[in-house]
Amino acid sequence: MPTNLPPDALDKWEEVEAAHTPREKMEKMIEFLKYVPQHKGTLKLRGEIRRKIAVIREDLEDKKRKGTGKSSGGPKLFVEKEGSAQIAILGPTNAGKSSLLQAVTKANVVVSTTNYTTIQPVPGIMDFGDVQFQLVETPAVMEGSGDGRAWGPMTLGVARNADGVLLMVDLSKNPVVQVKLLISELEKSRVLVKKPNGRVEVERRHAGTALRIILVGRLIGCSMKEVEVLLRNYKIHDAIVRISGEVSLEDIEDAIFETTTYKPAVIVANKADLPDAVQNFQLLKKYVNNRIPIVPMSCEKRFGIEVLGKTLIQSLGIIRIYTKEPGSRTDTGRPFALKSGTTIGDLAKNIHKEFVSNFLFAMVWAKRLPFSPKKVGLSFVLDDGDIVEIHTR
Ligand SMILES: Nc1nc2c(ncn2[C@@H]2O[C@H](COP(=O)(O)OP(=O)(O)OP(=O)(O)O)[C@@H](O)[C@H]2O)c(=O)[nH]1
Ligand SMILES: [Mg+2]
Repeated sequence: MPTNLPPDALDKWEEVEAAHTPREKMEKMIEFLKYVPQHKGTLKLRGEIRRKIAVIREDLEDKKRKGTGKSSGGPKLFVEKEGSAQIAILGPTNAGKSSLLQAVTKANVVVSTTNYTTIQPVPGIMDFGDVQFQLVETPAVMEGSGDGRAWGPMTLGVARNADGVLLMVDLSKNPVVQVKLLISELEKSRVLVKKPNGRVEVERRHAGTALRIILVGRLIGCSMKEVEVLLRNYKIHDAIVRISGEVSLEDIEDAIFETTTYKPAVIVANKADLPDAVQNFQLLKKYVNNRIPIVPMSCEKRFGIEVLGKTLIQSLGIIRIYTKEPGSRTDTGRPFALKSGTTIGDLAKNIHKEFVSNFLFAMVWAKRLPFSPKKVGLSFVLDDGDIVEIHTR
């Protein structure tokens, strides 16, 4: 059920919506929290607002530090992104998270039989052909991580900020118990690894125009009128709200606070070299039932790395686009690693903004086209392996 906030909390939320700077937003959120009643129905909301405050605070401190050159020394809530995609490695203690980093990156990690060795996020770059993945090991997930226990907020914060997650389990123990734990702790902090049936996007405008609700899908258990009342209760009068798929009133409220997020996931079934691994792998496969891809691996014996790279590319929907200069015979060699659905316009923006403003047309070489090269415009949708030549004024 929606959280049913009292009117003064809704008024405070209006001030959050209207804030112009991160600092002001943070201060208004702190005030807003004082007006949110402390009961079970608002637990997730309060957790999410607190997380947002922490992220803004860290960001502001980071900016200040850059000015003074001093380091805070405190634990990081998120890791700055590098490479084509950032992937959080989540797993129970001893699953082999550090071992994975040691096997595929140059990061400095401590591998140990001792429990809870890693207590801070550790990033490392995995070079996979043309794509660079930034893997981030996180402190182990345990029962209660999603309720704020131990390093839970840090680990789940990294997961929330990442482009995808690796769920790592140890095949020498019951892997189903481990996967269930990881998914349920993620769910508690509103990070979903199963694609939701619907999507809600709230695009705020401050242009003095009206509220527009675009519905391409179906509302579950509520009417359009109720959706509008809910939005207006939160003082959202000037926005475009896009609803697609199947969506409930609670999903819409989640979208206002950006609480729920979806991350593509890959399960890494590690220690496949150990005696019980084959049997346990079958158990895991049966339980997961093709909902999430599973990669059997042994970080110690270094197998499964190639499959992991390929699976990540697929799950994250990464496509490689090669570019060449007009008149040149070959492409530049290093592709752009972009999200599937990327258009020529997105690619052009990625190269330089002048490529968009001075754009004339593009030529695309691709096996899937009946004739290649094909002359296309900015809205042409690219696919993995396409070669593009952009012509500008
Ligand atoms: N047999 C086998 N042992 C492995 C494999 N990967 C890791 N290990 C062992 O598992 C133990 C734990 O490995 P770590 O990489 O430190 O595990 P972790 O998930 O980083 O653990 P924490 O950071 O302490 O939560 C070490 O003794 C590793 O040598 C594997 O593929 N096969
Ligand atoms: Mg570790």
